[in-house]
Amino acid sequence: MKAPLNDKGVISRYREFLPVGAGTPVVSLNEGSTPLIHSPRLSAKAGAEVFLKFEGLNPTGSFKDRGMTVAISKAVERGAKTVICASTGNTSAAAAAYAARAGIQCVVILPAGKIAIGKLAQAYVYGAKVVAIRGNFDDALRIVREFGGVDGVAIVNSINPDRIEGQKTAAFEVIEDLGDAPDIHILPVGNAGNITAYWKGYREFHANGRSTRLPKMAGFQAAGSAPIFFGKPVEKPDTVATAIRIGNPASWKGATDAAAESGGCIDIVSDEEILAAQAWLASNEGVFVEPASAASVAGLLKCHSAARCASCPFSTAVRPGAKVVLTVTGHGLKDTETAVRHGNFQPLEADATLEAVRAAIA
Ligand code: AN7
Repeated sequence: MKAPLNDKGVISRYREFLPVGAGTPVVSLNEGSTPLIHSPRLSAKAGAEVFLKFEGLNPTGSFKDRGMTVAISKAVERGAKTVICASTGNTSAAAAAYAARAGIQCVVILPAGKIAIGKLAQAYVYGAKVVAIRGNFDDALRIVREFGGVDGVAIVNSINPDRIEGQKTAAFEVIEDLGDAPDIHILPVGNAGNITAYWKGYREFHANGRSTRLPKMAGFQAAGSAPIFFGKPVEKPDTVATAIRIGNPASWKGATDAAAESGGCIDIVSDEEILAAQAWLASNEGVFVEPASAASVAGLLKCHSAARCASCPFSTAVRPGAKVVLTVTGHGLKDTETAVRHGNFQPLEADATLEAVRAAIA
């Protein structure tokens, strides 16, 4: 039977790979099916065929929607009346939207003053209860874990395995679009759920005969919030990329396993590299992503430069014709404040005449 018109989300497309049954109510906003955009200028710079998996084109503007459709559907199936999450902004936006769709309550716990304004607006507008704590994301997640035993409340952070299951569908889509897995997959790392999810997705499709190979997985943390790279939790994480301002990631082992098993790496990029990559991508490829997402691009450029580490798995893998996929995780419109502030943008001013405008742009 043809799927109903309003049912093209990741659950209906990948049902057999997800923990859903006939009795699971599907809460969806038609997430997924995001474009894999070939990037000619980035390809020329990197000496490989580079593609952007633009996850900012999901319903709430980030990849979090893929995991949230599964997590909220399962929560409703189990009778939850409230969902709760800690967030650096995008998880809370997605949780609030899918909870609204399901008709249940959503509580989000956020680090005060460290959430991009677009994301905060989303939580409010979708109708969540917003609690801003005097602490960071790691404090917020600790509080959320303590809600684990409370009746009728479901946790929808990525410590909930349903989230990882939904997010792995992005790897399925990449394989379908390319006809096989890429040579390298690069993505930003914060709480480390997404790199864990992609690696799971790539392995499942490979085991299922839908791809002939597995990619090397490379995750990039912001230098000021890089617990995995440095091998110990960061007490006071800091970075302009607030989405990945996380000092003690929940899926730490998932990230190190993905890097080790695939022959990839976990590395860092500086805030300067992140902001430069964000601006470069927008003005050279027409793709505006949020700062955290630009860590993928900054990472690729670093791997291709002399700055790469001695054991870089890319020194052999990045070659002409190699396929490299970068997940750009969230839309640039989420955080226009950072882009405008760091770009130091000023309009050219002019009187309201043709001559004055022509003089201004000359
Ligand atoms: C745009 O919303 O953790 O390594 O609470 O929003 O799976 O955590 C967001 C993370 C990358 C990192 N890019 O992914 C949250 C949150 C963007 C993000 C990440 C996030 P993970």
